[in-house]
Amino acid sequence: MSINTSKRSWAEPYKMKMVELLKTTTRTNRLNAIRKAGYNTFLLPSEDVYIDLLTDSGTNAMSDRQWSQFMLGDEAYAGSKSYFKLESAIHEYYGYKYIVPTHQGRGAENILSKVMIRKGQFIPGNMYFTTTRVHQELAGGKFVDIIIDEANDPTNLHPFKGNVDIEKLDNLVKKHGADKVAYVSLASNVNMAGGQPFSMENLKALRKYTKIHNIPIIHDMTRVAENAYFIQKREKNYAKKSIREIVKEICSYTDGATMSAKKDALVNIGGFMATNDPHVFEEARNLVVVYEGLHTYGGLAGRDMEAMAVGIKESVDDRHQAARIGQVIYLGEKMESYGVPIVKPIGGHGVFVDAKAFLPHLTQDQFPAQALAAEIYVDSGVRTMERGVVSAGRKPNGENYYPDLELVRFTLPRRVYTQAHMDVVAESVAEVFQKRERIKGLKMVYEPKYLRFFQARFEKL
Ligand code: PM9
Repeated sequence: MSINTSKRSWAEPYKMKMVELLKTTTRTNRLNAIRKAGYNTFLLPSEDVYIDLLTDSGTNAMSDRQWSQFMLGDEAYAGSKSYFKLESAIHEYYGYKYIVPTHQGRGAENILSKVMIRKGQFIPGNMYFTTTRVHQELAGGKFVDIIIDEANDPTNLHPFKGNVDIEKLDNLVKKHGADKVAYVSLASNVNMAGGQPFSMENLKALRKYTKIHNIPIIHDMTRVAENAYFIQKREKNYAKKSIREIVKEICSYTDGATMSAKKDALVNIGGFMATNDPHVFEEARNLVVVYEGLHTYGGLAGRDMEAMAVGIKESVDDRHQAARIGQVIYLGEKMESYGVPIVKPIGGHGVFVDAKAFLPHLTQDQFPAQALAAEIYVDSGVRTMERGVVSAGRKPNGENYYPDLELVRFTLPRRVYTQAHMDVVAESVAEVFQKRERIKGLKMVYEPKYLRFFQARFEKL
């Protein structure tokens, strides 16, 4: 057999130096465990999990360079050297002027929302994110979804389903006035849409519009390098630019950011808020000492800031992103080969199975994605999570949000699992797919007030 040179394989740009042993369990163990967890994968002890695809948040494998910097962490309460290293990495790779470290993304969202939202203001954004929206609402704001319609259709192949529909934004501005808009909340590689990017063209158009109306853009840059990868691969004139250059360009069209460094930036804990506005910075610096810690550590150890500074650099490496997203695409294509309905195009941080198409016999009130995540766990010990009606939660008036997308997310931690693990995962989903008619819905028997998906409990119908 001769080799097809145009289709040579890719491989991870790293090798393993330390491994963590995995535990396997029996089906009976797993049935008991999921029942005990109230059919909520967040309530499973990780000891009972075989392959953990719950989240890509804080679950990354750090590199030897990151671990070595850990030892250099300066644990001074004030003015830590590690803070200055983090600040200079953010300046160099993202370009924002002022930064406030926080313990993780939602710490940054809390402070930013408190500083930038006045009661009664609107926050238009390219699809909600759970923690982001809850902080916007707690600050007295109202989130308005202005993502393009294509994002709500799992089968639509639009290459930039994270794009903002500027007409939707303009309608909001015309109806209420620009003064009633706190800022545009723009997420890169939109999580709830299935890890879908926006294009640079769309961002430039948004920048132009918001400049005219004097509305800031606040960038949820949690997965900015993954978004940059898709721009490089799909957008005209970007094929020859590096991810590093594209990331910096994205940030340059925005006025500030919140970041959960637990994703893109390859650490297990950490985040920050950034801004180019000295007044916003002044207020945020005041508030961080109330909620997080001094402005030179924001709830982090010096060693965490050291690891983050290195992680930021590693995240914009082209080979790293090609392998990271290549693995997600490998898993998605494998699932598709078994006929499993997934969100297309395959996203950046995970494969999102369309639970409505998988379980058409269940209504959304029977929590199909929640039920499917539990079923997959029972089949193989693979832990995934619901991203549908449970995650969407309730409006401030108590009504349920009913999102169009009812998904089970198979989220890939960075640099953690192998291609063989992906095969096991895809085969488990294929097996559950074959028996899909037998899967029953759930009823919610305990519902916490905030971010219910983390702690809600269910029983089988
Ligand atoms: N994302 C995720 O698994 C962890 C919490 S929800 C299961 O996807 C975005 C786009 C995120 C995000 C967290 C946060 C909050 C903000 N924006 O978790 O507080 O995906 O660091 O970040 C999770 P923290």
